[in-house]
Amino acid sequence: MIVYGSSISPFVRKVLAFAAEKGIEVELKPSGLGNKDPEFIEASPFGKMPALRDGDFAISDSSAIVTYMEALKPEPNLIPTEARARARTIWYDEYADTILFACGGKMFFNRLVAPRFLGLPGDEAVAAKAECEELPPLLDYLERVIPDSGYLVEDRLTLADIAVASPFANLAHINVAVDPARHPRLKAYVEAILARPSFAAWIARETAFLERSAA
Ligand SMILES: N[C@@H](CCC(=O)N[C@@H](CS)C(=O)NCC(=O)O)C(=O)O
Repeated sequence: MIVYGSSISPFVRKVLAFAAEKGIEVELKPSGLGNKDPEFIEASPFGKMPALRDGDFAISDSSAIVTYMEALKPEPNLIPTEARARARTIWYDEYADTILFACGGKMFFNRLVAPRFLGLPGDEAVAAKAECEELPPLLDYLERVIPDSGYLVEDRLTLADIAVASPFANLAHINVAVDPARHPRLKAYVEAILARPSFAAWIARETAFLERSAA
């Protein structure tokens, strides 16, 4: 299977970590912003990463891709089948992909993507407002809902944890840390999920790439 994109995108990293946890082998085909490669555009009509190709089947959107992977290879189960647990898992995936990304993306785009990769000035006022005003209540929510088990749903790893933890790697890349005084439970949770080999290998590569691009 081919995954198009860069693991620096939280959506692509989510798909890569999900595949690794499932034991599904994927090849990452770099496809950056503005990529017009017809193969990529066929898989992702609006040019967004990630996209997936599996033989003659192509699909985009991280949630669609992990749904496909889960159906192809049901074990280990990462999208629960019990009604409430499944709904909760999809809620956390949605929270990460829309609510958390809408906020984190403002920081990551304006502080890193725009100045370093697009040659554009980032809007620091937008990034600072996101960090100081929008982010804390989103993290307060996670601090309240993370169970003692350290997993959001069914006290075991699911898509919920993979989706929610992924954007925190982006925050770490721009040195936005979880405050251990205000969010101790969240800090331990994020560290544990991102330390899993399914994430750690990709994050190490991203860090090396970002260090080279800053030089
Ligand atoms: N809902 C989509 C979001 C994908 C997305 O917005 N990806 C961004 C990178 S983080 C992208 O490709 N942006 C380029 C663009 O919008 O042209 C998913 O879950 O895959």
